[in-house]
Amino acid sequence: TKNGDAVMEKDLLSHEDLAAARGMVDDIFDETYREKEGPKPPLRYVWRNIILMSLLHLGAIFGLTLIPSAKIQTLAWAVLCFVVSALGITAGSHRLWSHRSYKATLPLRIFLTIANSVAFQNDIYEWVRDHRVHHKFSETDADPHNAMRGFFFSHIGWLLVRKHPDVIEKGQKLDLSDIKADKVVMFQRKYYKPSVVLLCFTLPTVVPWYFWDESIIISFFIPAILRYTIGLNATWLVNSAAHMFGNRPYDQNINPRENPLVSLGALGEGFHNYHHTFPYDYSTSEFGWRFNLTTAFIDFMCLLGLASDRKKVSKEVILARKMRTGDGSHKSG
Ligand code: ST9
Ligand code: ZN
Ligand code: ZN
Repeated sequence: TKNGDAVMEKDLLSHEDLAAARGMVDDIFDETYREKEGPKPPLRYVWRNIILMSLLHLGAIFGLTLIPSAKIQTLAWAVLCFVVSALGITAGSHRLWSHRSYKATLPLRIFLTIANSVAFQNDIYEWVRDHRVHHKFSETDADPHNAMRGFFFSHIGWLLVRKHPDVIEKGQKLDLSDIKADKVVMFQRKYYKPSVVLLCFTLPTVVPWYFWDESIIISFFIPAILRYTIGLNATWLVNSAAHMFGNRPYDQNINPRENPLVSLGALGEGFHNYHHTFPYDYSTSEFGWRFNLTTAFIDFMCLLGLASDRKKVSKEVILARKMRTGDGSHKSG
């Protein structure tokens, strides 16, 4: 088939077929898992992370106060860095590598890996491992950012304490062979720290300072520190807000919700009730480009021949699912 036609053809496939068509099923919710009985293990704080995250957020607030004195090119550059880094997460570690919801050629994988290091959210391998356990064992002890533990924990708290042992136990049983086989991903893992120093902090700082004589302070605190902090919080809102606030038109038995505001900041990743119901859909929503720059980006990559094989759930399957398990909110929307 031609690139663009893959979407239509997949309409005839069932849920299971679509899931399996990706060659991996470890992001599908496992209903058989039960949390262990008895008291929960005590919290073990990781003070290094608590201190670094506090400093980062203080730096971001300082960056905010510098906005009125920044050159317009610097602000535009910060937005560009934000969008590129966000695509490295949404189109990269999320929709491509975690869920295999489309295929990407080598040049696109290289671009997404570079963009992913700009975002500095752990290397792709680690991100995918944590994300697959998040879907498979959603809202249990084996979910790294278990939203049952509250807004703060699912937002940032989970990065400030040691993981629940069940995350590691269950995570070790995941099939990550597809990720291990991707040489670009494993190259990033090997050189992750230098790639972050260069791409998340140095490059965003040097460009405004070198090309349009921005002050080095503004160059560092806006396109690097503030932009990075906003990217983190936009991502974390998917784990916190989009697991708590919004409708559940596709499955009212799970916590993830439809949250358009989160989608706006996270380039399309806030349609989270849909996404947990149909994790293999490349668009993470039934509404195409609406609040969904990532889908527009993937479609554009297909047009250029750099991506293909987009997995899309048919309207019929979506409607049947809404009728069967939805909360009825789609009728009013
Ligand atoms: C960050 C990530 O922010 C954000 C991810 C968010 C996910 C979002 C999902 C929503 C989807 C939509 C995307 C929207 C995007 C929007 C973009 C808009 C801009 N399985 O981890 P360690 C084993 S990162 C199997 O140290 P501790 C493994 O052997 C921010 N095994 O555990 C491992 O060793 P290795 C920047 C696992 O000691 C070993 O355990 N980064 C698993 O409990 C030790 O692992 C940071 O701040 C597993 N799942 O420490 C760093 N996990 O890796 C934060 C572990 O060698 N992280 N193992 O194989 C840390 O410092 C630590 O992980 C810790 C836990 C302190 C949190
Ligand atoms: Zn996901
Ligand atoms: Zn989720």
